[in-house]
Amino acid sequence: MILHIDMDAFFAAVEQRDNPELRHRPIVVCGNSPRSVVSTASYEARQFGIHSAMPLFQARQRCPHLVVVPGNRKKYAAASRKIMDIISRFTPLMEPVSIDEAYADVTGCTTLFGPPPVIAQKIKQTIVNDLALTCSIGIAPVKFLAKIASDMNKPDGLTHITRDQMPNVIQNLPIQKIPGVGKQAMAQMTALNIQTLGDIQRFDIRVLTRKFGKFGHRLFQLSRGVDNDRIQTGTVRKSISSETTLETDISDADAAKNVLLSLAVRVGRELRQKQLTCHSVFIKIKFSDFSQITRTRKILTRTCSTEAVFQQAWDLFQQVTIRRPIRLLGVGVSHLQSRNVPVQLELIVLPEQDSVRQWESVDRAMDRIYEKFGRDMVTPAVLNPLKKHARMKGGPMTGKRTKKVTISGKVQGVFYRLETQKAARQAGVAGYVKNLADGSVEAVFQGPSEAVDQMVAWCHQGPPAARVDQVIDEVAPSQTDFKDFEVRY
Ligand code: TTP
Ligand code: MG
Ligand code: MG
Repeated sequence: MILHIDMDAFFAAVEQRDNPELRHRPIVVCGNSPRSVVSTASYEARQFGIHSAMPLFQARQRCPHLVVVPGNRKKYAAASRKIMDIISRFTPLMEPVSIDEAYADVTGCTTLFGPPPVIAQKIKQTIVNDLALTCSIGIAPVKFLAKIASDMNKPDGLTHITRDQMPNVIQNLPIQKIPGVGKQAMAQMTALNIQTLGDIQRFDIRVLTRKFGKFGHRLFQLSRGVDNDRIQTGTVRKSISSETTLETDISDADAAKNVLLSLAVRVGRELRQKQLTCHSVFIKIKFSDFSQITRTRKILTRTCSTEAVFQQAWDLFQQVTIRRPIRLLGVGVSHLQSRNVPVQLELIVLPEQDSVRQWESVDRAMDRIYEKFGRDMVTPAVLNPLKKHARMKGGPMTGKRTKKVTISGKVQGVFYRLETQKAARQAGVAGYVKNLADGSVEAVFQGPSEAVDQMVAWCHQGPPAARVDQVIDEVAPSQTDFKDFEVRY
């Protein structure tokens, strides 16, 4: 079943909502020059015969006390986004078609939310509650009838055309109601004595295509209740993955780990870009003899977090016995779902789920930086050749100092550690950074005093994505001579 949702007198309704003085009055949203045309008329103004696209001077003639309100596109666009978001909470199969209307296929979500009229009512109610605006919804087995239905009982309407009612509705549907039937086609229709969509049924498909071209074919189908238009949600994908053939075959787990991380970063970013979450993670390993294996795992909580994808991929990898060098590695996610689909309320939130959410917020912030500054800014430093970074600035480490730092806050994302690593390597500081079980991050910095202090200062600030609550630093005894700055897992 398809729903067509269309807001009532959209721009005017937003203005009346935001300015109580405009309520219950004939208003138009419109530029205020002699050449302006009406973009929306409130329902009160429509009683005077005023409608969209009517020149303002004409509208004024029809209603001398008409109130003219200048439009505010940004405000309407913001309301539109919220409306689309509400609809997509009920089904991922939705298609916004203009600033104030969308189609939604609710066939697959009736178990979750109830029959289509109930879903429609819930959407209407949510829009009223959240935005104080009304809409009209049409329900029908096909798109074109859903759109027609939404217009049947405006404003604040809910119209359901069942499959049984379809033949009767089609018989009586004025042909000019069909999108695409303009003035010119209408003249031809009248000449053929076609008044309703049902009248089309009398004509042979060849006659219709000769008269109306491709549109004739569509009319033929519509008159029989067939509409091949599907909801266009954009590409619906079953999985997202990224793989890479290695420059040289590798055998050691650490090298593989870095590659898996870089692949997880890409997959995570694409998940978030596409507003999706996944429910399983898989890896692919191709060996030097071209044999190949894949391993899949279902995960506890839906996620779009890079860290979660990486952890699962790394876990899966560790369970594989590596007998031959690896030639290719891949990381992927599947069981995808739109992020806007409401998650059933979880009664118990496991610590793991909590930290997944933390990671996700860090990821999102990193994505914004990525969008703004480009790839280099957030390329995990761990993926760069170690030697290049391990070179210490300032020659041999004289006056070496070791400090242990504990950072708490929203800092347990993979990027926090990677960015810390990047900064440390740039500062010429060795040591490590790792997540602690209590949700904080521990870092040990070893290097020239000044550089170590620089890193402690950096921790107070953190990478832009992290919210740092507290930084505790202490001078740590340095039994170990660190060679590089590592991310520990
Ligand atoms: P519509 O949905 O066509 O109209 P509407 O929401 O104002 O009224 P209805 O209750 O009949 O659905 O258009 C949505 C918005 O698009 C409308 O509020 C203003 C804008 N619009 C224009 O700017 N110019 C136009 O010619 C039309 C038709 C709409
Ligand atoms: Mg509308
Ligand atoms: Mg509309």
